[in-house]
Amino acid sequence: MTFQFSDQKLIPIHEKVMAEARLSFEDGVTLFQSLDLLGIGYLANIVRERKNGNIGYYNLNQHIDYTNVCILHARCHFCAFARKNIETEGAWELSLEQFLDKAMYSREQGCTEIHSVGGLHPTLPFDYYLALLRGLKERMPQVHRKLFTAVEIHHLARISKQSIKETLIALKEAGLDSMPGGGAEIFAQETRDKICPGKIDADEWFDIHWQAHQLGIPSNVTMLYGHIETLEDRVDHLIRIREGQTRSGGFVTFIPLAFHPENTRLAYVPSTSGLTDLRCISVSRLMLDNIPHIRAYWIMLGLKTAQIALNFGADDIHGTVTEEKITHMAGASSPQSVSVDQISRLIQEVGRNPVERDTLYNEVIRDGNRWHSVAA
Ligand code: V47
Repeated sequence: MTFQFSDQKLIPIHEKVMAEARLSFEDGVTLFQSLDLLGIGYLANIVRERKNGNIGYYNLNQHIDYTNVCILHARCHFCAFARKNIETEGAWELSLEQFLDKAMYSREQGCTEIHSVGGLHPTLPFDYYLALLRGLKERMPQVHRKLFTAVEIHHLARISKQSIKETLIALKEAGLDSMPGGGAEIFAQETRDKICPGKIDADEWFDIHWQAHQLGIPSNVTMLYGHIETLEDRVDHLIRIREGQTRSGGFVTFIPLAFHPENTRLAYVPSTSGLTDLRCISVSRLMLDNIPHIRAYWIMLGLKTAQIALNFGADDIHGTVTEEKITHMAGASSPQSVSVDQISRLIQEVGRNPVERDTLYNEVIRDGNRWHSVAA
């Protein structure tokens, strides 16, 4: 039986998908405009299964945000997390010991990854960041260290008076394994200037990731959607990622981030709808033909939408997390953490095969409290 599209504009896109042909900017706009959600999901699912079969990936990870004091606190209109200085209500900066104590939870829980980001702190020295990495490497060498967005790397290069390359080399020597995909926001400059004036631009963001990839540091990439961006901005963002991947090849996962407006300067913007969230997942899967994985980040989507997203183009639902600040300070109603049982059940319920992955999508095999990774 053939699928019946209710939007006839999807038929030529279906033909391209079947021929494994690259979708154009116009195709991206057509997809974002279409109300045929089931049609878009059907197309995205074809690509998802071609790339990742029936697997639903998850990982055991811990998020630790080392500080929310940020010199850009007044600049990023979408942010509810940043604070001006340590005296401001709700501000924190973790000492090295506090950070490492938190991370010990990972070891106890069998986490395979620490994910850590923070604000651009005005006074913490470069040595602090090196010490975080060295401390993790020393105390839990098997746990993957995914720390610092491109925006933080840019800041660290500035405070340490080094080039980006020198900064990345020093961080890698101290234990950096990969970089998270934050700070991408929306690349289209006109919109970027409105939501985060003064932040590094798209070229700088891609250059930092390119340099990381050259040094063997893989990374993720994100898109913050559901604020004031246009549909064209979203397609432009996805095409820039596709081109960036052609240049450097080190992007592992794309993570669309659903904007949460509470406690931000964009509080008047309505929260994203289920339709927008699923459409973003599907269109990303269809446009990003050279990115291996699309993640349904349940913290921002909520568990229910993230589960359904596994049949709309996503092959990964993120991890157990432990504690999350950025989205919860902006009003997220998702839990702070989920258990492996819960995550596996969500994946199984939609007919997918749950596979625990490490950060680089190798399968994690467990034996009691020991684990090792094998290529999936
Ligand atoms: O860059 C900030 C976004 C990002 C809000 O690579 C917000 O594995 C929604 O990038 N509503 C940081 N989003 C988080 C991030 C991330 C998260 C999980 C996994 C990975 C990964 C990366 O969060 C920021 C910004 O785009 N953000 N404020 C908000 N109010």
